[in-house]
Amino acid sequence: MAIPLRTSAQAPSSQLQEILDGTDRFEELSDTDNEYEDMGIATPEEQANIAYLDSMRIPIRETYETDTSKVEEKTRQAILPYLEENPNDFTLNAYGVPRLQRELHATMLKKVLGDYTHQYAPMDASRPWIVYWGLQSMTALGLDIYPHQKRIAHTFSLAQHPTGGYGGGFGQLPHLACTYAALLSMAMAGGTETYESINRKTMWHFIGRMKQADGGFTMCEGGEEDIRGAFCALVAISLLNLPLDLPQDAPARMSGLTSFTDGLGDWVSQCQSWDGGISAAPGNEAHGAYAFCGLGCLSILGPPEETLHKYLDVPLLTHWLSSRQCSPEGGYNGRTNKLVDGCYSHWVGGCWSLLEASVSSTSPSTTLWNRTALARYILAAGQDKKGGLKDKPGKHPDAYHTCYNLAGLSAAQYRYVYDEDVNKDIGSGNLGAPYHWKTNGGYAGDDVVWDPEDVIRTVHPVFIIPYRSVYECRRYFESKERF
Ligand code: FPP
Ligand code: K
Ligand code: ZN
Repeated sequence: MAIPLRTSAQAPSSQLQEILDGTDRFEELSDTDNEYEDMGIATPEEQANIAYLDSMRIPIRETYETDTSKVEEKTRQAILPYLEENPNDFTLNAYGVPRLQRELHATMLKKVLGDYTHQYAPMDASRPWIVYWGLQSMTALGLDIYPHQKRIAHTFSLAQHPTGGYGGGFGQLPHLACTYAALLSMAMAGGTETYESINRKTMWHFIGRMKQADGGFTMCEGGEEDIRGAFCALVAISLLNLPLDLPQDAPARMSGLTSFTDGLGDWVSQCQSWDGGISAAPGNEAHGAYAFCGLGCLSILGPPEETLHKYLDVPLLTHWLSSRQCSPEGGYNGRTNKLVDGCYSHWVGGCWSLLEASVSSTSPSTTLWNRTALARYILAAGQDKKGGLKDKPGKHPDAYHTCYNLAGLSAAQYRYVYDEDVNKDIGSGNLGAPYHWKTNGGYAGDDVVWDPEDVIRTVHPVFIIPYRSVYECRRYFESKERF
């Protein structure tokens, strides 16, 4: 087989570009050449990387230049060295791909959960998110979050609003995004004291005020109605095992609605766009973050094999999701004609776990997406030299991108399956579908590029916290009376 001649293992190569441009000229080498370094020939690991990039060759390249095509090209040029070489000097695994840099990320996460300077004041309303991203990243890496348990319960007891739900901190108005991040953080922390700090009755009233006559939910009182609201509301109702009937004071009752789920599936259905993706609200542009919210919402509403097909055009959605995976980068973008970004490893990559569960014909040995390409992007281009994960090379790492790159890595590495036989003791009541997920081993295609040491922890594919946190939380609140 012809192998591209390399001048040195470290020198940037223009050959890759030739491969991608379709102008590659391979030098013929005899099969007996095996002194890789001395001969200036790619090592077996490098050959594997080149073969991979060759397989990600862009089939059709538009020659007409636009601002979009220029910034795409610039991005590609910035990312390619990270896929082809090792500019960060990370230790490499057996496949020539950077190892998961566990210690570096652990050090970065300590800072995420530490104190903040005044420069972070604009993030004040996002405090529950920072806590969630930090804790979830830690559990993904197998780090112990127990030492933070008491502090988590205390932080959120202050952020809980007297009229129900959570704001960013003490005195802030309640918001469904803050509520979502706060509840997931508290579920991870676990413990009776944490659970008991949650006022389920005022929460029920708060979410009742968010329910709209058309079936959807607003994010806060007088705020925007979008698919994040639909997802966050269902996460809260389901995890806390709240009654499904709307409180008497819920404004949507005046329009004849009686349940949180009234009109919801149809509202999500309207968010599917003409091109198959899912948008924030009916008529908007599809985006990966909203695709996950839509699929997450439907996967709480019922078993994905029922709800996804009932409310979505699944083949069209599959086409749209597939189109989000970028070549040759391997990572995902969030919408058509936009750039690859590590956070979409989860927002789009995580959709596959829910979608594959809805397609019963998917045999255990097949997968709908290129898991390996995503893992390569995360490990090679998503990890920062100083710890933490990021959008792409040239960007700074942060808690958000660390959390969602790691969640995406988990989606790539495991087969998540929906199985009614899981947890027969819970989830038979309201919105109980998401309590029947399990992991059917790791992805074991012959194209894997991770060593066992690079494998991240499993994550519940709907809630994006550990399984145990999800199941213990629901089990606790199933033992409660109505309130
Ligand atoms: C576009 O940003 C991003 C959005 C329109 C959606 C962002 C929403 C989320 C990330 C998550 C919401 C989920 C919950 C559960 C609240 P951009 O234009 O900067 O990025 P792009 O160019 O990649 O589209
Ligand atoms: K982005
Ligand atoms: Zn991002």
